[in-house]
Amino acid sequence: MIIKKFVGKTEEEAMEAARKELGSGVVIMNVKEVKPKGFAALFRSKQTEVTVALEEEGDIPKPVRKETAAAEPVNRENPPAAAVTLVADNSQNIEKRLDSLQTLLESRFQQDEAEKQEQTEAAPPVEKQEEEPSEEELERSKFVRLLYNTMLENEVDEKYANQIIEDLEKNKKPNMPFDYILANVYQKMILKFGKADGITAAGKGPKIVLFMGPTGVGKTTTIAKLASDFTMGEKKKVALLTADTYRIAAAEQLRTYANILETPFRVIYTEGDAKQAVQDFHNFDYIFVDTAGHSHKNEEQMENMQKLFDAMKEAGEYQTFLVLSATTKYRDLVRIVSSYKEITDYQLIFTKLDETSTLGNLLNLKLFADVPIAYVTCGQNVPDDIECFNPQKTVKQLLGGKA
Ligand SMILES: Nc1nc2c(ncn2[C@@H]2O[C@H](COP(=O)(O)OP(=O)(O)OP(=O)(O)O)[C@@H](O)[C@H]2O)c(=O)[nH]1
Ligand SMILES: [Mg+2]
Repeated sequence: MIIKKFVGKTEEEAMEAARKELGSGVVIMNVKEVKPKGFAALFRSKQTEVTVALEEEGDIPKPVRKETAAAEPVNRENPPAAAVTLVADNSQNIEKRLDSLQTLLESRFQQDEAEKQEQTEAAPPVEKQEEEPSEEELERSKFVRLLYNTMLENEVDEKYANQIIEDLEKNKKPNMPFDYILANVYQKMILKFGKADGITAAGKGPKIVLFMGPTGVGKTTTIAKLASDFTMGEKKKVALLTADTYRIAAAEQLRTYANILETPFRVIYTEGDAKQAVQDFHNFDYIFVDTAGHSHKNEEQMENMQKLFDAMKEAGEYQTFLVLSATTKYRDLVRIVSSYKEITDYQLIFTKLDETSTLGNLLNLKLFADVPIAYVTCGQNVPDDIECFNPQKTVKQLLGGKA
């Protein structure tokens, strides 16, 4: 794994430099504002420093020794006494450690460099005798188990938590400080989340943005939040369409938002209406399309949605977002994402983060469906309660940091 810092006037500028040097696969680990010091402070304004990581092919070395107890799955209901004591001792410490991750990442980077240097200079390794783990090594295993338990408490699926710990075991070196262990897990998790494009501009004509998902998850509210951001914030021309003709109130809900934002609004009943609307709004930047929420088990409604989407895809450049509530049970989410995958490709939007304290499902669903999370919403307020998905923040929470 390569970890490196880049500085720019804005986060985007720093990221551009990072992508130029390391390629498009880089993932942000941390962002911070830096003020120029000393004399330079008089002439230069604040800058943004971005720490990025890039997973390299064949990056993970073979395990150098037998797996420790830390890799064993932990029984959540009945954790061993040692783990319980350590949870009591260390969960506040994890929070502190997470707060200073930037320093951790930097020192880990320096240590990696020093080790690479040592390895090139060192003599070939000598076969070692199997030794009893030291007291410190046992403490380390307990710390890893604490991280594992914290992930499970946050409802990360056991399968994925095990994968993350196994990855760590492969990278773990003897005498690795706790902070490096934490930084390593943090990086792995961020890389697992990857990055989403979100809504992007079309090359030509309007970008058609389709929103779908189960009933009541917050599709219409999310569209209103995004439409507000694009019209008021980015000064783009957005038209709002709804294909939700099942409930009169549903169309009215979006019409109200359209009136407030002073954007055109139209109800579409047929595929012909949909194509016509795209033609009529050809000089707009975006056309957001709301759909009726329904159960993924309702085959007829799923078929109708498929027809509508096919018509839209023929009409122009499009993107699709599946809106899910973070409060839905994991098993149901798995079924929902699977059935929508049959209709089309999509990015995810998670709503109602304010209604749950466990965010494990975000990681579970990202890994299960292998689709990026673009936005999250955390309240009913339009337009404020929406943000681009921030993996750094979520991973910190999943590892026991403050919300
Ligand atoms: N707490 C919370 N409530 C939300 C959030 N997003 C939406 N809601 C609420 O969820 C309820 C349903 O929102 P809608 O936007 O109508 O959901 P929908 O998916 O369009 O519903 P249908 O069209 O009936 O399928 C409303 O009361 C919203 O205010 C959120 O992030 N947090
Ligand atoms: Mg709706």
